Amino acid sequence: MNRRITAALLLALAALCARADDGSGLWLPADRARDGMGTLDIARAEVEGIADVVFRIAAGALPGNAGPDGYAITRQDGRIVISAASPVGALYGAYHLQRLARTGGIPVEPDIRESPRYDLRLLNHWDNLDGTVERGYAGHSLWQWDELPGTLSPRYRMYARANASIGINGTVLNNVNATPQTLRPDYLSKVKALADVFRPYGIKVYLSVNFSSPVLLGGLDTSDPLDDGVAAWWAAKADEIYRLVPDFGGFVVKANSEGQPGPQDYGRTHADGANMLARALAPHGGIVMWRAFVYDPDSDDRAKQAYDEFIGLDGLFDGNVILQVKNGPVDFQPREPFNPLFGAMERTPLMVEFQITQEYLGHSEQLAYLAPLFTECLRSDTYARGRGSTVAAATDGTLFGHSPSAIAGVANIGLDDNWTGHHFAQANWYCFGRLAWDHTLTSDGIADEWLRATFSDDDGFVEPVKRMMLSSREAVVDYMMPLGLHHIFAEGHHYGPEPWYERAVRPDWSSVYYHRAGSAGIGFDRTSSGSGATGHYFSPLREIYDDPSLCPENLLLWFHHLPWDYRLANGLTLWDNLCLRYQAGVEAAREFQKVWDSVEDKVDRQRFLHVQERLRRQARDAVWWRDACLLYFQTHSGMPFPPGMERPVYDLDELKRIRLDLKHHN
Ligand code: GCW
Repeated sequence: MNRRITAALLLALAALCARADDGSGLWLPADRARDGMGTLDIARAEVEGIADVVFRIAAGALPGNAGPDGYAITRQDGRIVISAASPVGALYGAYHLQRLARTGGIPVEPDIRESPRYDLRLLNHWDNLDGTVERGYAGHSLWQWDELPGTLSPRYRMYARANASIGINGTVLNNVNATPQTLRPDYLSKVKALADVFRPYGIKVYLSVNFSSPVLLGGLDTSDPLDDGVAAWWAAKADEIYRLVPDFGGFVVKANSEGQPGPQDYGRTHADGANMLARALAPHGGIVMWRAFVYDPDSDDRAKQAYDEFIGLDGLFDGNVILQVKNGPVDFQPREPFNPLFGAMERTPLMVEFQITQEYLGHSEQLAYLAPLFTECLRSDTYARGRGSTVAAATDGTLFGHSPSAIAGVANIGLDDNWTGHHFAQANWYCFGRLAWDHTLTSDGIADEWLRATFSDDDGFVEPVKRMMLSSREAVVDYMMPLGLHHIFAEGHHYGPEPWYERAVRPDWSSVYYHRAGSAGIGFDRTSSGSGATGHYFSPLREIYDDPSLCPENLLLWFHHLPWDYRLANGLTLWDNLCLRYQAGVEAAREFQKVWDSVEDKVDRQRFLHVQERLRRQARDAVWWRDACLLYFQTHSGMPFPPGMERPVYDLDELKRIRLDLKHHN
């Protein structure tokens, strides 16, 4: 045989053996359900071939207060029994069984009882009608607005299935920077088409709305929430929506924030605005999720503003309004303390908003497993009603009894074949859903099941890769902004470092605003003698945060401005500690490359190479971060690099010239 043909055949054979996998299947087995199936039929299809299952659905099928989404899995007369109060509960039970089958097997005598901690478990898409995605790093928007409602992409049902499999039960389709067009009749018919696909999977649709819609879309001369005509316009709009989508979930609103319109444009409060919309939705059972992400350039400290703006409104919101609060007081940074609004507004339901898309944690270029970040926030003790008043307890209904309880994550999903750009970013979608269902799950446990279902059940693969995942967020913190530093990103894209950035259009968009480095030291003084932000926390946290010797070191420069030669617990100076943390982050990123190479024979070629290439970039960019930050801070500290730190490989001037073109990400 001709040599060339033999070689080609061998190559083809090798390719077959090396099993290509583009990651499009996520953590799920092959789909046996079909378009048009109802919820219970989907549940049956999902367990086909896994076990002999009987479904029992009845109002009283579960003991206690399990709610419509709860389920139990037991065995009777040799058959697995999934009991639930509703078909959606049964579907969740089916996915639980599927998960067991893929991650170690179904126990002989299962005795599983589950019900979610949060009633509403939502994704927020920051997708625009033109197909771009704000802070999206996985290609264009999934929603094909031009083709809807006539053509339904097969990915819509796959998306619904993936979400249902991890317990997500709602999706906000469009960007919180909302265009009024979303509420036009033609777009509403597209929204209806999506809602129809998602419904059998237990997923409700919500929309972000622009507060000025009555003017911009309705032709009214005001959007004042206290104007009767405005209220009537919204009520009619709500009626129109519910005629098309009878189980529509409600609205998300970003008002008077970053240039968005809002009630303050008319001298009204956030409560006036939220309540007016809430009254339009209330007859239909809809809710308003009103975002607390507000800040204006004139304040002395951006971290105080959401609190200052909303704390006085506690108790003034209607019953179907939930305040949607970002996990930290600034903006989804690699590390922030929890937002002090949690626990502080007893008479208002609050929900946490996390960011799954990695705007500030390396986009979809870098591996950063976010379950440690999410759990760190949820398990933070607010001390609102003494010890044990965690952020989770303050938001899941247990501490203050609010209902419904809710949690949201800004989605990292796009049209990329693997949905999330980086294969490991799928784990962040996954862990958000799992934690929204049960915030007591561990980062380790969730990584374990995700790895086994997604890649391989081989312990030789799972153990090292899981360790890499578990340390990845801390590595990112270390090489980007350790010891409580924050928001020292390059202008605009938020991928690389730009600690020297000072000429922003607003001071609170510059980096120097946040790190305040100078010859006297570094850090933001938020103590009682500084901006006073520590006073927003309950005792004993306010005293702990106020005192640099008590403040957790990982938040030190968030709360304190300290001299470069200030000594930390290990006896070394602040400067040396800073240098060594950056160095540790770089080393961790390099270690990830070694870990990944060590499991090469346990992963399909396609995903192996893809992740390998990203890890290389991550290690390189970690060095960029370290050198940029330390060389720049050294111009202020004037101190030498400590012995344990590798010397910079770049020049500061060279790094200052870098201009990333990240447009292709949007
Ligand atoms: O994190 C910032 C982002 C904006 C975003 C805003 C928000 C949707 O940089 O892109 O806008 O937060 O959460 O509203």
